[in-house]
Amino acid sequence: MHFQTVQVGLNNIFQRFGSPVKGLVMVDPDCDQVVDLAKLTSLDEEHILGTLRDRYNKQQIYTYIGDILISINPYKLLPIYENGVSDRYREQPRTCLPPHIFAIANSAYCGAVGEGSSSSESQCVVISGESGAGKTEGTKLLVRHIMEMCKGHSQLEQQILQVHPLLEAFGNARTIRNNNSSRFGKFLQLRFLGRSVVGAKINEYLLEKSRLVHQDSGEGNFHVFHYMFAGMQPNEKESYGLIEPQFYRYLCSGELPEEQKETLSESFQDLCNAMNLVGFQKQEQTDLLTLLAGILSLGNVTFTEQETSGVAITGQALKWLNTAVNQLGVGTEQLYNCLTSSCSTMRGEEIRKLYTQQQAEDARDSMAKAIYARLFSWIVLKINQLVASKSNERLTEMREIGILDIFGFEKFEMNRFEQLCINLANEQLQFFFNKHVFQLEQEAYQQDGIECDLVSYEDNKPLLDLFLGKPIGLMTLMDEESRFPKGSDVTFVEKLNRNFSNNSNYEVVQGVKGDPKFAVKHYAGKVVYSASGCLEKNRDSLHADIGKILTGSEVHLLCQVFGGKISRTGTLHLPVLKGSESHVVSSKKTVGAQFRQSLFVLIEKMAASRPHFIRCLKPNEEKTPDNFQSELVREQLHNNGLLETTRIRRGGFSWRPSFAEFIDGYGVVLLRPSVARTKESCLEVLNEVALEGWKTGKDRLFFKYWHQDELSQYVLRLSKAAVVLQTFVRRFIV
Ligand code: AD9
Ligand code: MG
Repeated sequence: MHFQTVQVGLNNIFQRFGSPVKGLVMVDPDCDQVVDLAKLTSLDEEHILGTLRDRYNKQQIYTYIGDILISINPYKLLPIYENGVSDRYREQPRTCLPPHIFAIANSAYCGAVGEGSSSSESQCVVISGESGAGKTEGTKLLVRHIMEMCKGHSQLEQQILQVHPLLEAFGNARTIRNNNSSRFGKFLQLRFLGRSVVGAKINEYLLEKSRLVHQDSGEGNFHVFHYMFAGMQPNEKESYGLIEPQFYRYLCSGELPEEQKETLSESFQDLCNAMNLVGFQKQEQTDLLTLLAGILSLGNVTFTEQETSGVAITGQALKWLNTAVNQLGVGTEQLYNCLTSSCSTMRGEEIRKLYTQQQAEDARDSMAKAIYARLFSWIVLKINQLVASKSNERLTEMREIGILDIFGFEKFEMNRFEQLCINLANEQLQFFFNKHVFQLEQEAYQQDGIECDLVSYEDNKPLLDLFLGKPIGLMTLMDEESRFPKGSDVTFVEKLNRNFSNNSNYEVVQGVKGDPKFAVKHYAGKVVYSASGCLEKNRDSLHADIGKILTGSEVHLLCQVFGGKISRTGTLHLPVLKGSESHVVSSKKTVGAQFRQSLFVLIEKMAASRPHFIRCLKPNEEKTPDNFQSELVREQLHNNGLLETTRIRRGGFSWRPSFAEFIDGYGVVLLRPSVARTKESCLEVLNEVALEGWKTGKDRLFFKYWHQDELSQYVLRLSKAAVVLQTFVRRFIV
């Protein structure tokens, strides 16, 4: 080979890889354990289930289906996450190590920074599964490994790692299905310039704020309240005006067992550390805790019905009102008035309408929920400011890894508005998965005339149409009914029954009087929904009087988070507090409409990046280790379409770069100064690498999922050989 050609080829390789890779690839003793369901000889549900069970029993919770990772919750700490393991996944090719979530993190990171494969592109990791299946733990492991890959030891990396304890304290709670259940959805975007992380951004979705004022039996309020009581010193509690937890109506779980208190107390310290590390100021932290105490005191304000009309706040309740007044920094009279009556102006005249007991309780609860929700949004906003990328001028060069961890599919005894929204989000994610894994792939075969057995799959599009159809979809009908002055939960369900009684995914349910119900046959099973409270939650309105007094609060933080405008209708619709670049939501939009819009933006964003899928499975409902319940897992395999996924990964071509994309990534193999981005050059590269089993289409190549790994390994070997060659050239020729 001509000397100059060698030199140019080497330069190409060094440009791409920076400093030479150290050390040789070790052959891993576990190599024979690399398990991929797509390589099973027999592809029936029983076989797949049996393989997963055998692996789980040997503590092997991860298994591949091609490039998709299945993860089974072990409900115990396994010795597979230490730094040493992380290092191995960083240094060795995926095909030579047992399946692991770190391998997915590697693959997303390398794709985003353009290492070992084609040019860099934004990535997203979609983690799905039922509540308690391990999505949030998986997200944390992904982020941890990605930060390890950056290895910059920067302050930003530390801040990003602390985001989780902070968000979990305010957004997670104990539910029947999961002791640390995410009661909000999040899309965490990590931004990279070259190999370094330069910023992050979080989008949050639909915090379940109703939990603040009501928890079903066996469930808890947001963790932060329990942390406070367990972690604060007596004098601290006193300074915040807190007494024992069992005296607060919003904390029905009351006194906690001693052993739990210890862990909660540590969690409180972790939260305080996280706030410090992320960069929350001392005053902000104090304000935050004061307001949380204020919310609890407000919850203890109860009402006595008056003989004539209206309600009064008297005795002990009045004492709680005064405590709340101090903690929330508002006027006593104003708070009293806005909890017991509403005020509107008609032709310049002020009209005060006294509340019934129910109305007064609703006003109190909606005030508490509004404060908490605003504080949560502020925390996210604040984190986003503190971890934002500073180098905005190089925006176009930045690549992102988005990690989606939303609330899993939920089916409780009582399912309400929240479950409806959560399950709609899961339905959309399933659709996204189907589209990528089945639809787009099979369309590409047909367009390019590639012969491949088509795989049928459960298409959940009709379900999405039931929810999102226009003009008649479940969500639109809910909005329509929410706007009607006379609309009620009963008339809403009547409307649904009228419109969908013939829809095969909808079921009319005979509810008891005053508790209208309906059922939806989701991809993950049938769920009966209670419509009670649906319209109210969808409207999410807060009376103007309440908004006004909160805006005027003496607690700086409270005043700051309620900087909204009061509308002329007398009702304050709070504009969503989001990061500067997020969409501005019109003040008239319902919660359902906002949620739909944010899901739409999210899916668009994910569609514009390269997706990686992690499917989490729950081995049992008891949250116990070493307990694999085959029927429960079978049901999840079935609902997620994992059998069909295995079929398509085995027979299909999941990686389909255009000729140009392929040359951009792997043209370097030809060791030439320039390589034309044509089909002929592609064939030359493939000939050089001696890859087998791929196909050529009209303007793209069709590869099996493992081909990309093989190519990356070839390029890595080449880069190592290049190091040796260059040393030789320097020493003996130049
Ligand atoms: V929900 O939709 O937010 O209700 P997730 O997020 O799917 O749910 P989560 O990650 O919170 O579930 O996992 C539930 C619990 O399972 C955790 O609190 C851990 O106790 C346990 N878990 C999950 N994954 C692991 C793991 N890889 N190793 C050990 C795990 N324990
Ligand atoms: Mg979670």
